Amino acid sequence: MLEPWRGAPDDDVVATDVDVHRRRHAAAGVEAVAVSVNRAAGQMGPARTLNTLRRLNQADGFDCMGCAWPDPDPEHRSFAEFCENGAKAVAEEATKRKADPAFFAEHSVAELATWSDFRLGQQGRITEPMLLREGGTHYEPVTWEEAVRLVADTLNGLDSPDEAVFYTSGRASNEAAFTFQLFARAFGTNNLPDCSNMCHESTSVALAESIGIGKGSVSLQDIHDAELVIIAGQNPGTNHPRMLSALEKCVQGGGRIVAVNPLPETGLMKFDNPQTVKGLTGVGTDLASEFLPIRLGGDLALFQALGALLVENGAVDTDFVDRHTTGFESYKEHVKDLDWDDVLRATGLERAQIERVADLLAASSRTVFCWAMGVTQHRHAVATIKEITNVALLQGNIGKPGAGLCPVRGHSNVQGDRTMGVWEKLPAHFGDRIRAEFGFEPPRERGHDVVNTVRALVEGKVKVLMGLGGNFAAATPDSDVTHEAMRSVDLGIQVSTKPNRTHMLPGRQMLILPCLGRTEKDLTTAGWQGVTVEDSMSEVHLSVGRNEPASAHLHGEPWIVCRIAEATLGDRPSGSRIDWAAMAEDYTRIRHHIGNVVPGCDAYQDKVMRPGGFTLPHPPRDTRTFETPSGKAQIAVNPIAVLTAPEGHLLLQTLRSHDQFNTTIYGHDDRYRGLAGGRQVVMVHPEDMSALGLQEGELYDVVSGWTDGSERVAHGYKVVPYPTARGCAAAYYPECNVLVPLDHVAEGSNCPASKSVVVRFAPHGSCERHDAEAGSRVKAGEDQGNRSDVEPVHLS
Ligand SMILES: Nc1nc2c(c(=O)[nH]1)N[C@H]1C(S)=C(S)[C@@H](COP(=O)(O)OP(=O)(O)OC[C@H]3O[C@@H](n4cnc5c(=O)[nH]c(N)nc54)[C@H](O)[C@@H]3O)O[C@H]1N2
Ligand SMILES: Nc1nc2c(c(=O)[nH]1)N[C@H]1C(S)=C(S)[C@@H](COP(=O)(O)OP(=O)(O)OC[C@H]3O[C@@H](n4cnc5c(=O)[nH]c(N)nc54)[C@H](O)[C@@H]3O)O[C@H]1N2
Ligand code: SF4
Ligand SMILES: [Mo]
Repeated sequence: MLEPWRGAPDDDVVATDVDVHRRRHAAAGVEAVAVSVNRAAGQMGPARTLNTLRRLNQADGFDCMGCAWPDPDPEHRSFAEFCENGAKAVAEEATKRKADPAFFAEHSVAELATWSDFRLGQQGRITEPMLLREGGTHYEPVTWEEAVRLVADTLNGLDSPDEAVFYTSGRASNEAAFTFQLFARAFGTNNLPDCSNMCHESTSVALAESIGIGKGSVSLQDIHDAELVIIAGQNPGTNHPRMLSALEKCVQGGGRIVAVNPLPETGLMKFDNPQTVKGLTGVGTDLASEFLPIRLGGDLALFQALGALLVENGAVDTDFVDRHTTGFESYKEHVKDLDWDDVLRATGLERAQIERVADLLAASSRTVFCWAMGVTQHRHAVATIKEITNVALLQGNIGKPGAGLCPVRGHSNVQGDRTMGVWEKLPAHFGDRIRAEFGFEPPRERGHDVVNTVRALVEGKVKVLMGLGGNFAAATPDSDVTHEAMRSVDLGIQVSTKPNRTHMLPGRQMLILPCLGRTEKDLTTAGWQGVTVEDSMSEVHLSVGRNEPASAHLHGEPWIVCRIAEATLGDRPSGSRIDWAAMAEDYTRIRHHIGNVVPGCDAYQDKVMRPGGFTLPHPPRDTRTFETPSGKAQIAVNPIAVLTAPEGHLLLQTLRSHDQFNTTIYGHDDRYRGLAGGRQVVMVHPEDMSALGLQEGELYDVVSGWTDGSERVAHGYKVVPYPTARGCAAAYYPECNVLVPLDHVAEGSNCPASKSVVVRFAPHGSCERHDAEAGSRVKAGEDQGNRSDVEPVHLS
């Protein structure tokens, strides 16, 4: 029997039945329109589909819960301001299917634990608070009163507030995020991990050090106006589809695009814009004019080489460098000795390819640099992003039109959640403003991020794990270790819309609190509530749902958070002034506090009520001001990293298919890559297949090792020949998270390095299965001093 996920027999699909078709050469087009409408109508029915999609991303409608790509100005929006993946995300939320109490009565948790993520998600919306009692076999419905009381009593029974952890996923609104962090801090802990810890954390760390703010510096208009856009480690055709419209505008205005990626991702190459006649007839726009098929982890070397060539060729904006940066002299010294052999080994590219891109850079007076997970999820990700920033600074590409840094965020409000203070590191000024506004002293010491939460779980130090959205169990690395550790909590609490893996890995007790989604009308005693969100380009605006809720028992996330806080804290901390009850019913009360506490958000309520909202300040973008210790942007010196896998091994990246949103699996196809019908595949270069003796169609166990000798196994994968960089392979997240060792993280940001795991292939069935009773495979916090050859070797 083939076993798709964690040994789960699954009757809906045999996940290894993969068909390999021809790769698509253009993204979007008629097919994308057809797929979005079919998916939406299949889940919502025709009337609801039309009514819902019509309001998606409109100024008076709701914000897409897909990615964080921005919307055009209200006056430039079209009637259909969304993409295939936005429509899929909406369909998943606005589905008519229900996972109601009868569903949970029919299926035990033990049974549901064997279902795939796909099948769990397809059951539809959760309709009532559900509790798995201690010793129970099934989730049972409970009232909100009982649910809230259980949470409050359990939290108040802890020995220390630090035994509780409050996780946030980037879909939470600003109002939910602000109240959630306030609750955690009023309760007494900074244990506020979020999905950002696994996502753009490396960006936040690197940019804060280099330019004084952890966010990107461009607007949508800057992309349209750029002469050159370099896109590294990002697959926009699947993950930020409307970015293709912006790139199309750029190209039509004479701009050039360079794609840096181990895979020739379809969306980077050509775009059939479904909103134009040309696009619908398949006569699309060619996007990237230069494609660098880089090896995994080679970007640091690439960007350092580009910087070296700019210096060598005198293509430096010396006026900008003198006035606004520090560190240039040391950098110049460092890159003078650049070792081209290292660069070519790290990147797998030819020198001429890199020189061509350096020439494009030299000729461009306005360059935008985009990146995403292919850059952030590596051990040396922070250094890589500083190196990208160096290249931007050398040519003064920050703080002028048509130029800048563009880290493309993932979840629709992940950037907003951080702005609202969801962070395990409480910035001093933010803490001071909380104290001034609410009259209590928040804890100042650092809390747990995601990886440290798992370590603390392994050590039995976490008693309550609450998730505001997301799917902690499936999104985190080292699945066997994490899943086992999650069993140790006294109470798990998950605010969710649909069943997911996290619900099926309960501790002593587990509570599911069902919430309203963005499409739905949020009615409280104070009236119809809206929420606010921030996109990847720091634009903040209102989102109002209008659909009838999936069930009369649902509440908005801010309501849920505030009611729990009220029941837990009463009027604690002593001397504080927090009116939880008022905030629960009237979200303008929350926005009033956001205005007083969050930097850049003064007069928040007024500003978000304007059509299209407002843009948060960004000193480097706005005035070329850099709030670093030196008052200047930092040109950083980094040693080059060369990632190599030992003989007989490959470097594996874990990525997204076209048919998923993170851990929510929409289907089993990856249309643009030409793979259909299954997710248990590894894409490998045909020459590497020959070199390793791998046969197409055979099943393999994929094995990753770690420095302590432990091994992790993903069972039963097909290898497919695929044009990826030599020595590199690709497979899907979250199934392959089992292969990512917990301690394999980015230096400086603690972000799991899920884009470079060393793997080997063993015949299927030859590897032992993980035995949950037998204990963890890694010991948390183990000394990493003695590295052997099972992690990518850094030579510098
Ligand atoms: N439809 C859909 N949209 C999404 C999501 C989704 O799951 N589905 N997820 C959302 C979230 S949370 C996020 S963070 C974003 C993620 O957006 P992406 O970052 O585009 O997501 P990944 O699928 O992880 O793709 C990483 C890309 O980087 C490339 N890559 C991997 N390693 C390297 C490397 O070392 N160097 C270079 N140059 N390239 C590399 C891969 O080949 C791939 O093209 O998308 C968001 N949008
Ligand atoms: N190996 C590997 N691991 C990775 C990554 C990778 O590339 N490779 N990527 C990482 C990245 S970039 C990210 S962002 C994380 C994602 O980590 P998470 O954010 O934790 O995961 P998601 O899959 O986005 O969360 C989906 C769940 O959110 C719930 N949900 C959906 N809508 C709502 C809502 O409106 N309200 C509430 N309360 N819940 C809702 C649903 O129940 C759904 O099951 O995963 C990370 N993990
Ligand atoms: S690009 Fe992103 S935000 Fe825009 S419609 Fe598509 S999924 Fe939604
Ligand atoms: Mo993400």
